Parts: sequence; structure tokens; C-alpha cells
Amino acid sequence: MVIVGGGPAGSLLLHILHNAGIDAIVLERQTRDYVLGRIRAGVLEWGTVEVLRANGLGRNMDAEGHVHDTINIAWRGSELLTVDTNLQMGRQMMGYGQTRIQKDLYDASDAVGSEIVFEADDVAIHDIETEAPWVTYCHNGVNERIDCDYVVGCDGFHGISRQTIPKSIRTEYLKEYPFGWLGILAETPPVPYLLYANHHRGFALCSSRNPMLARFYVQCELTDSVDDWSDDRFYEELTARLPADQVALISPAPSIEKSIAPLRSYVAEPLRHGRLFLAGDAAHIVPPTGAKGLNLAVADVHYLSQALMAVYAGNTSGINRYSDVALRRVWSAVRFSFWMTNLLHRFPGQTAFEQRTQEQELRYISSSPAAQQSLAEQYTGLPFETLGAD
Ligand code: RFL
Ligand code: PHB
Repeated sequence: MVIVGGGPAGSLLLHILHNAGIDAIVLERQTRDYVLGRIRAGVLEWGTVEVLRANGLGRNMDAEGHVHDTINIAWRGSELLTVDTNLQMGRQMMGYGQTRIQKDLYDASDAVGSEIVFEADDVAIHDIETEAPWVTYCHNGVNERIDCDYVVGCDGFHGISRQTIPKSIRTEYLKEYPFGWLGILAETPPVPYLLYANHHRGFALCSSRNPMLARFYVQCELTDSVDDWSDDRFYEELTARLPADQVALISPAPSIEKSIAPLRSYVAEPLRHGRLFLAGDAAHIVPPTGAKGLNLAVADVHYLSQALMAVYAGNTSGINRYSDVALRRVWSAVRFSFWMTNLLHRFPGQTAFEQRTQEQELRYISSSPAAQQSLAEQYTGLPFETLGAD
């Protein structure tokens, strides 16, 4: 089997299949260091934690991760809404950076000798509608060809796998939001919980990576570049959007990483065409507000690996359900992330009326255990479905 893309989705799938004795190879366009240097997700649903543990990837996460059992939302400059996910749903989240998961995955691949080809250029997928697909790529100037049973596209939003599905078969759904997130990483003690903010100056978020590494975000203009944002300007804006007692928890320190990400929702359906399957960001993107992107990638891989293991044991029913089952979870996360994004951001041209309705929704959640339970249920992640039989 060929897996295109060695991000979290591709390298986790490789690891699970390798453990099950299924022959697979990952083709990754970038260098190992480049993939390890990308700063992205930080919050894992408990289902993700369990998938990682079940596949022998829990040791560092359990030693270094930080368990969160509250979601905190500051609003109107002084109010603070705290949802206790343990109380509401009996569930928690794990703070553990994507960079660390990626390192754990690459280390696991080194330890067991599963194969990841870095700097694989010009990957192309052929004859995907036949029983005998093949993949070509160029490595160290040499053209290579692999004949395989299946191809899995885990090559992210800008990958090539999705484009292999003819346009006549693919349906795409896209929503672009009129703002981005500017994120920094700083060596300073983080706010000790997840802290989101709705403020008339715009959204803000305080998260963490470890006890001496904080991750902060502020909503910014799509046209902004990181050069427009000195560290001083960043902290001025972040602290202007938070209540004074929360600001007291932040000790500004120089940024060691600074980047801007646009916010979008995107889904491509179906997740299967012939012998090609899509998983993770290759098929869907959510705005980071709900902390769902990496978790969806892990859920896809969970479903797909189960289905593929069944195929090699002679049962093809699960693989025929993969696209439908995975897409149900995807749309649930797409809807939730859209809702969180609408609730917490300042939209261009937002009127005082719209600001008040956002604030009223936050007031309602503050006072309603039912609303808190719904937020906690979705944020901590819905249970996995079973793939079932035909
Ligand atoms: P990735 O990580 O994009 O990996 C795809 C890999 O494919 C490679 N590739 C190719 N390889 C070969 N040939 C080609 N033609 C190729 N084209 C691309 C790429 O080099 C890359 O290595 O997708 P994957 O594996 O599906 O993983 C998805 C996650 O990375 C993503 O959903 C999350 O980072 C999203 N996300 C968050 N998710 C969460 O669950 N919780 C969070 O708290 C969270 N926070 C975030 C986020 C994403 C963010 N950004 C930057 C968009 C915060 C931010 C700011
Ligand atoms: C992060 O820690 O990077 C993070 C946390 C929560 C989010 C998005 C990103 O919703």
C-alpha cells in the first residue's frame, strides 16, 4: 500500500498497518526536519488519546502531556465562562503538541523499521480505478514506481491525491472566513488552562505546549503579514482582549515562532474513489477554533486502518462504509467548528446588534448546564462509531 504524505495522518496509518503486518510505505514531499518544525495543533480529544495509547504511542504523551478539564471563555472584557468537561460529560482533553506527536511517530517508525521516504518529489497516482494502481515519484533524482493494492491520500489540503478523483465525481464544500489567526510560541509559563476570548477588538486564545512553553493566538486581518506584528504589538493586542485578572497570568517573553493561518471550512466528498482513500486534511479542513483538525485526521485513520485490516483478513464490508462513516464525524466537527468560530470572532462590519447576540449566547451558556453539556460533549469529541458489517 502507498500512503502519500507523512504528516500525522499518514505516519499514524503507516504505524498501525505496520504493527498489523501490512506492507505500506509513506511518500513525504518535505524533509523530516521541516515536518517536525511545523507548529500546529495542541489539544487532543480523549478518543485520540486512546487511539495513540492503543498503538503504543502513549508513553511520552502520558509523561509530558497536560490534562485539561475546563474550557474557559472570556467575554465582554471582564466576564469568564468556565465549562467543566469532567462535570458535564465525564471527559477531559489532553494538551500535547502536534510537533511532539509527529516526533513520537517518526521515532516509532525508526524503531520498527517502517518505511518513510522524505523528499519524494512529483508523486503521481495512476490507474486508481483498476485493481492494480501504481504510484510514481522522484527521489534523489531517480524516477521510481511502486505497484500496490491501495493508495491512501494523507497529503494535506495542498496535496495531489484529492485532485486524482475526477471533478465529475467529487463534490466540494468551501467556506472562507474573513480573518486569520496570528500565533506565537514563547518560552514563558502558559495560562494554566485553555482560555478563549470574545472581545470587540477580536478573538484571542491562550494555550500551552509544556510548563515553560506558551502558545498564544489573536485574530488578525487576512492581509496582515508577520512583519506587521512585533512581539510588543502582539502582547498589547492579546492583553487588550482579556480580563485584567487573566492578563496577570501572562508574562510576555520573546516569540520563538510566529505565523499566520487563514481560517476556512472545506469538505471533499466522497473519501473513496476506486482504490484511493482520502484521510485528514487531504479531504477536509476546519477552522482551528474547535481544536478538531488533528483529531479528525486521527479518527479517519482509526476507521480506515480498521477497515483495511479487515480487508486483508478477507472482509470488505467495512471498507465500503469508510467514506460514509468518516464523513458523518467530519460534518459534525465542521458544524461545531463553524459555530465556535461564529461565536468567538469579530466579523468585518459586525453591528452592535450582532455583538450583543454573541454576548447573549455566551451569557446563556454561562447560565445553562444543558448548553454547557452540549459544548463539552462536542469539544471533548463524540464517541467513534463502529464500521459494522453489510
Ligand atoms: P498535514 O499535517 O497537512 O500533513 C500532510 C503531509 O503531506 C505532505 N504532502 C505531500 N507529500 C507527498 N507528495 C505531495 N504532493 C504532498 N503534498 C503534501 C505535506 O508535506 C505534509 O507533511 O495533514 P494531516 O496529516 O491530515 O494532519 C492534519 C493536521 O495537521 C491539522 O488538521 C491540524 O494541525 C489542525 N489544527 C488543529 N487540530 C486539532 O485537532 N487541534 C488543534 O488544537 C489544532 N490547532 C490546527 C491548529 C491547525 C493550525 N494551522 C496552522 C492551520 C492550529 C493551527 C494554527
Ligand atoms: C493550540 O494549542 O495550538 C490550540 C488550542 C486550541 C485551539 C486551537 C489551537 O482551538
